[in-house]
Amino acid sequence: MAHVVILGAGTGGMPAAYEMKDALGKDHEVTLISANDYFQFVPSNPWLGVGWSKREDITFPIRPYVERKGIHFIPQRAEKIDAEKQEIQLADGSSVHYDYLLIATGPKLAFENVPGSDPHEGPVQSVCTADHAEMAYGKYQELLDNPGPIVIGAMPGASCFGPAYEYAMIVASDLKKRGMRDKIPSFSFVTSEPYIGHLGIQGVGDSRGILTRGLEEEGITAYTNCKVTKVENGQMYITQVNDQGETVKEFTLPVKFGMMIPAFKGVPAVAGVEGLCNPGGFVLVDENQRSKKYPNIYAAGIAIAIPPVEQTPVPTGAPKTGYMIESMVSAAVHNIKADIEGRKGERTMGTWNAVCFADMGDRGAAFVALPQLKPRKVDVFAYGRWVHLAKVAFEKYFIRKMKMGVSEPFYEKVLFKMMGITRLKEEPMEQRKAS
Ligand code: FAD
Ligand code: DCQ
Repeated sequence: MAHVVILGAGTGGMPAAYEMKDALGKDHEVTLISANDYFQFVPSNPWLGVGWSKREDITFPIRPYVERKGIHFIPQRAEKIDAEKQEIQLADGSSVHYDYLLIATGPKLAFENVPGSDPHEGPVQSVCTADHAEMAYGKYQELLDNPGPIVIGAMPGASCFGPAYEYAMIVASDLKKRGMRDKIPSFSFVTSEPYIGHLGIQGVGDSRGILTRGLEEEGITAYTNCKVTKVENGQMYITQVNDQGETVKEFTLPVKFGMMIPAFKGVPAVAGVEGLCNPGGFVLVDENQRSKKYPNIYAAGIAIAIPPVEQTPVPTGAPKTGYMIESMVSAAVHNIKADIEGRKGERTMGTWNAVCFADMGDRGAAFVALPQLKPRKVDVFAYGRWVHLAKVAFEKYFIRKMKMGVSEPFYEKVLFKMMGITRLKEEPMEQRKAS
């Protein structure tokens, strides 16, 4: 009997546990270990940050749902992974042995890169976790009582830009609803991207035009190619560069309320494993999601290293979005099952398609970038009220799926296939190489 451990119960880890158990059945054991005892639907955290969602709408306790499917659950933070001994040491001092490990620990938020940017220290908040988003909502309510300048955007080294645009548009829309937009003396969008709508992937469809106009319509001033260097005494310190990366301007913006997406790193327990990760702490995997160094360690989601799509004047990274993450998970599960069952030649690859819904207040933007790297087969960025409604529906659908214990129901597969989007590359690797 093999013991498969999934580390991290987020957007990647939770479906991974269900898929793994479904694939292996009763013959093998699956254990899910996660720092929190609850699941959060991360894409809805920006909504929590303006009070449009409540915590209980987008979070639920993990244990009862996964145990019903025969998955063991340990709500503990992993402190250390001993890859040689195949053992994980947990925060409570206990340890767990694994035969196969699937790492899905998501990001460590690197607030330390920019002094004063930690949400506990100053006006700049985060919506990356439910805890942070709730705190941001608290600060937002203080702003409503005592209005002042707003800055929203993304820090140097960020790789996840969608939520920065979402939050800027949501906050603008909320202020309008409250009749308070004119009380805000300045509203800025400060980003490390070389242009608005780059999104870490050289744009998709007309993301540049649509998002530029979107910010303009809300009276939000955009600053691109920006490196925020510190936040101090209600001021954000910014160095702006040109396309060659040379400094063109150093300036400050006043900030009473801010939200900046930080750069991501790998979490310490994973980053600390000898030879497992790149310098950012992201797991180096092959195209089958398997660690290049440890053949029984796999990784999926934000935890893995992917190269940037292009070098930008201020460093940015390529995003890892929901569908891409689910495709990595499906591939990892296939390959771990093949390993356990001794089918060594059989290897499956995820498609890593970038498909995403972003909410912009009463409207939303959806994009499909297949593949992530240009030139693309599909390159669409759509904008409208339907996307807002679709994202609301998707949140309910995903949470329901995570409670029911299924990762990719049949009708979902069919629907995506109709749009030309699949999770797995159709031929196994051996055939691919031969063809
Ligand atoms: P996570 O979902 O973050 O899960 C990681 C899990 O690992 C967590 O449960 C964490 O507690 C646990 N963990 C971490 N360290 C340890 C440890 N040492 N021991 C045990 N457990 C640990 N993508 C989209 O496609 N569409 C969107 O609309 C979208 N919106 C986003 C909005 C925000 C605010 C953010 C931050 C990202 C968004 N993304 C979106 C990108 C991406 O889909 C999410 O970040 C997604 O949650 C990443 O999944 P993951 O499984 O890699 O990590
Ligand atoms: O898992 C997903 C996820 O959660 C992490 C999202 O965040 C809301 C997503 O947006 C997935 C799979 C998605 C993608 C949802 C499907 C989008 C289909 C868009 C079709 C657009 C045509 C222009």
